[in-house]
Amino acid sequence: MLRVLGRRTSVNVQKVMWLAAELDLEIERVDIGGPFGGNDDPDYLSKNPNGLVPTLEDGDFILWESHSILRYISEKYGRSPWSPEDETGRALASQWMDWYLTKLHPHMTVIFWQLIRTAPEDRDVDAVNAAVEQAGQLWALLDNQLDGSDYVNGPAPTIADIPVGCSVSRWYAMDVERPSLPNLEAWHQRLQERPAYQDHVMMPLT
Ligand SMILES: N[C@@H](CCC(=O)N[C@@H](CS)C(=O)NCC(=O)O)C(=O)O
Repeated sequence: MLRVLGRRTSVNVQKVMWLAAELDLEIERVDIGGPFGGNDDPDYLSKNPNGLVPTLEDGDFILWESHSILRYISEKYGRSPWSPEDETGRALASQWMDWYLTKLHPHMTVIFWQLIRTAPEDRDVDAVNAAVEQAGQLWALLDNQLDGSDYVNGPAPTIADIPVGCSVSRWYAMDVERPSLPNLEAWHQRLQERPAYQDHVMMPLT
């Protein structure tokens, strides 16, 4: 059975659990990181030297980095539509996953840490405003991609939807000034109707 080491409130753990649920995979999750700790223990560090979550165990095979885990699960256990069938579909999925990580995630991290993990009196308001502005422009780029398309890469969801799909839940849950982006909002609404997304992504931010 697959085992995921990592607390359910971690956005990176959520990516893996959401995909596993969409694929009906049997998977065990162990609470590690955040208030549970354990990620600095030698045993954990021998599996993931970064001391971060998630870590995937598939028998003796160990893998970290949430997007690598998504690609691995989708290649080994995935099926259409979540796992794109041809190389162009897989390449486009990778493109949006890497785009999220390199472009949007840094701004979303600033907003999340400042608004959710920092006391109001200690917040860097300028940093929040700058990150919200940048994130808004990048969400607009995705809104454009979603014009006429139900999901990121076409009419059905693929792993391309997972990282941005986890992040968009936070974008709409945080108290920020967002541009009106109808395609993004409709896609977010579509995701919220999926039981796997409800179970593994939609939860209070801590
Ligand atoms: N690039 C890594 C980032 C992993 C990461 O930053 N995980 C955070 C949680 S989202 C973490 O482990 N924080 C420490 C903790 O939870 O104790 C990935 O995508 O898996």
